[in-house]
Formats: sequence, C-alpha cells, structure tokens
Amino acid sequence: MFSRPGRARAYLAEPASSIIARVMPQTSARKILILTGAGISRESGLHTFRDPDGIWSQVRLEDVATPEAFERDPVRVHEFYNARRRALLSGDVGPNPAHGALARLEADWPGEVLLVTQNIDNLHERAGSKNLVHMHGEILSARCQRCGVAGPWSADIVMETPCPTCGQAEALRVDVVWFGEMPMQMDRILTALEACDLFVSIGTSGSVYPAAGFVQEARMAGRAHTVELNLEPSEGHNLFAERHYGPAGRIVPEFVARILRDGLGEKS
Ligand code: BJW
Repeated sequence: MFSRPGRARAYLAEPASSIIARVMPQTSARKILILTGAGISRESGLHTFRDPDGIWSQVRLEDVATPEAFERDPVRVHEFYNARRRALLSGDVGPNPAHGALARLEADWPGEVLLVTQNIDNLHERAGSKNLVHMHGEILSARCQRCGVAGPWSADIVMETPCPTCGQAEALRVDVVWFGEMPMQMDRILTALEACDLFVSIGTSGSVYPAAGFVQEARMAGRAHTVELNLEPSEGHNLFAERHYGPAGRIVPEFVARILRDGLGEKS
C-alpha cells in the first residue's frame, strides 16, 4: 500500500499551494469580472457611440438618450431605437470572435465568470454567454411606464402600441438606461467587483459612469488584477495594470486563450 515512500516524501517537500498552482494554475485567481462596451460589437457591424463615425456623431444624445428627450419627442426616440433594433435583427449582424471567446471563457474556466455589458444588443447571449448582466438594458425588451412590466420585444414600438400586460397605449418604451437613470443590477455588480480576482474592461471608452468607475472599485477591494483590452487607450487607461490594444476580434481571443492555458499568473 505504501510501496513508494521516497516518492511520497518528494511530494511532501513541495508546499500544497504550489502543487495546486502547478496542477491547476487557475486556482490562484478564480473570480473573473468582464465589462464590455460598444467596441466589442464594432466588428459585428454595430456602431460605437464616441468614435468619429459613432452614433453621437449622427445624433445628439440629448435628443434621444434621456428621459427628457422621450418626454419631449417620444416619436423621435422610438424611431431611433426602432432603426437600431431592425439593424440588429437584419441578419447582417452576428457575434464576432471576441463574443465567442468570452462565451468559451465562461464555459471552460473552473471559477466564476460574470460578464457585465453596457451594450443593449444581444450578441453576447447569441455567442453563448449565460452569466450576463445588461447594465444599460436591452433593445429587445420593452417596458410599460404605466404598469412597470418589462418583457421581450422584437417589433417596432410606435405611440399606439398597447402594453401587452395592461393594454395602455402611449406607455411602452424601450427597456434601456438613459442618462440620469439608474443602471440595472448595480448591487450584484458592486458585490462581484469587490470579490473579483481579475477585472477586464473591453471596448469601452470609460467616459460613462458608473461603469467608468468599476476599475477603481475593483482596485479598492485590493486584490484584483486589472486589464484593459481596447482599440486604443481609454480615458482611464492609467488605472489598469495590464493593457493590450487592437481590434477586439483579435486581442480578446488571444487574451482568453492565454488565461485558459496559463491561468492567472503574476502577469495576468
Ligand atoms: C474598439 C473597437 C474594436 C472601437 N475593438 N475596441 C458628471 C460626472 C460624473 C458622472 C456624471 C456627470 N454628469 C452626469 C453623470 C452621470 C452619467 C454620466 O456618466 N455622464 C457622463 C457623460 C459624464 N451617467 C448616468 O447618467 C448613468 N446613470 C447614473 O449615473 O445613475 C446614478 C448612479 C450612480 C452610481 C451608481 C449607480 C447609479 C446612466 C448612463 C446611461 C448610459 N446610456 C447609454 C445609452 C444606452 C442605450 C443605447 O444604447 O442607446 O449607454 S449612453 C452610451 O454610452 C451607452 C453605452 O453603454 C455607454 C458607454 O459607451 P461605450 O460602450 O464606452 O462606447 P464608446 O463609443 O464611448 O467607446 C467605444 C470604445 O470602443 C472606444 O474606446 C473605442 O476605441 C473602442 N473600439 N472599435 C476594440 N474594433
């Protein structure tokens, strides 16, 4: 039964933590929180907001992305989101290799992966991500301002569209978060930020709060390694310990392959 004492002694000379790290390097840092922004969907054919060809170069955010804009001119706001919803559902838009890599990370990583997206498209779920928070809502959901019920929605919304729950007309709105409104599931996000070992920000300019402050939240908890993956340095790039720049479709799969292969060692 104890036929190889010499070999057993050799193993005992190595600390248990080192054996675990060697056999399963991922155990050194298990909780991963990923924040994504519009840049991850750019190669899928969706515009970002603040790039030179971005959405805010075509339309003023004050006219379409605030509760005041909706109160002033709901028809215009409906048209803005109807056009973007149609584009998303057109068949020309689909998940790209960056979305695929994050779904693979969630499936293959032995610890927890929470994906928090600022995007209102459904490309993460179409790629296979499941543990996902849409902190700025979803364009494929509508909410009734009268009864408060929200549900899946893929058609245009017009003024006459009745709420499917309470029947009220002129009460439905796209279920997204406009400036001045509270982002969704903040308690869950803040709890995850405090507990994460790795925080990765992908394809976001870091100019909209509270998401722009997540890197500091993760750093304040003291142990998260922080990584920025973006086309170019974001506003808060200096807050990240590690940075890689290039198109998401290339750098995200490379980064994911590295951590699935090597675990979260000193560098990552
Ligand atoms: C690529 C790429 C490729 C390109 N590969 N990368 C003064 C100071 C501080 C805060 C405030 C302030 N005044 C007001 C505020 C608060 C306000 C705010 O932040 N305003 C700023 C303008 C200053 N925020 C709010 O009002 C939020 N609510 C809030 O704060 O509530 C109170 C609260 C506080 C604390 C805790 C909890 C609550 C609500 C914000 C709602 C934002 N809504 C929008 C619209 C959603 C619906 C829609 O889609 O229409 O969300 S605005 C828009 O910006 C959208 C995005 O999610 C968001 C962020 O944009 P994102 O994703 O970063 O896109 P871009 O275009 O900015 O950047 C793209 C990046 O990708 C770039 O860096 C490119 O380089 C890169 N890229 N191609 C990789 N191929």
